[in-house]
Amino acid sequence: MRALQEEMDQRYLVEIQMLKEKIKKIRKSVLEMTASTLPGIHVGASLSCIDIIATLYFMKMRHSPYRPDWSDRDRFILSKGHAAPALYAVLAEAGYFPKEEFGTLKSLNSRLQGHPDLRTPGVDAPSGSLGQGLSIGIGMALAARHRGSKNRIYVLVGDGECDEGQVWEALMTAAHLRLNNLVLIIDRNGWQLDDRTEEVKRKAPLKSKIESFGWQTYVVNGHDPEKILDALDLCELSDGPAAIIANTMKGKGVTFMEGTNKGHKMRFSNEEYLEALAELEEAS
Ligand SMILES: Cc1ncc(C[n+]2csc(CCOP(=O)(O)OP(=O)(O)O)c2C)c(N)n1
Repeated sequence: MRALQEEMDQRYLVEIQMLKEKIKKIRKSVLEMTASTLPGIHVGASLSCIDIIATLYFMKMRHSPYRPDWSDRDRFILSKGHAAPALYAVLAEAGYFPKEEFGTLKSLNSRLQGHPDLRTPGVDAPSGSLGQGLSIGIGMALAARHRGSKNRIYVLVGDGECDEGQVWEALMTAAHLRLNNLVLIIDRNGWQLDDRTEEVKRKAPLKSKIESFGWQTYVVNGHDPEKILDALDLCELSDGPAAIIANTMKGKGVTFMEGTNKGHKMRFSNEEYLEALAELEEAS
């Protein structure tokens, strides 16, 4: 019995290590994807949520790039759709489409539009107009319940996005319906388009606000895959909807962007691009 436990622990450590290696590659993919894109993309917002999306796809969700339309797959909704490059980089790493398509980002007729679109293999919901993802997730969670499917629905929302009233309506609805197959993750990077989130409209105390709506709520370091995974595991034990507030850094991995809003919508200069790439390469 102990030998089996030790083997499982060992396997877990190996899987976490492999995930961390993948995350480094995915950070570079996002940077490379953005290099040629006019008039710039949301690099900072993408870099802040990579660890979360990668942990979901590589360690938690039941899904298959060979059967993207498998009806019992878990679903992921990137409600902060402007971070689409992060999702595309993860999906490509998982095998949903070739990385060669990165160069077509935001081009006419490309499968990789500036915001998630159902034409992209692996994308479960279109998004971009902030505030809608959690409501879509409620629909999917209800559908799963009606079908008797065990699939789970994960929705990633920005902290600035929480300005949208629809987020709070959805929080109330999901708790009322006791949707224990629905998980909300908030990318708490502290910035939104105009300024720091707490300057634009105070969100704190976010955890107790969400809890007061009837959600089991956890706070984690959103750049630590093990902590993210622990919280995701705990969410499965909840008898109602569960939320994770993931504390993150906008622009994570690139020092001149980290913790600032510089990367909100960015077109790199040549020097900036090379500096960022060198830093990510050094880290990998
Ligand atoms: C309904 C709506 N209003 C405005 C925008 C424009 N917009 C794009 S990104 C953004 C800021 C979002 O901030 P946050 O959710 O904190 O995401 P972050 O970029 O910080 O990760 C805004 C206002 C939008 N996409 N949708």
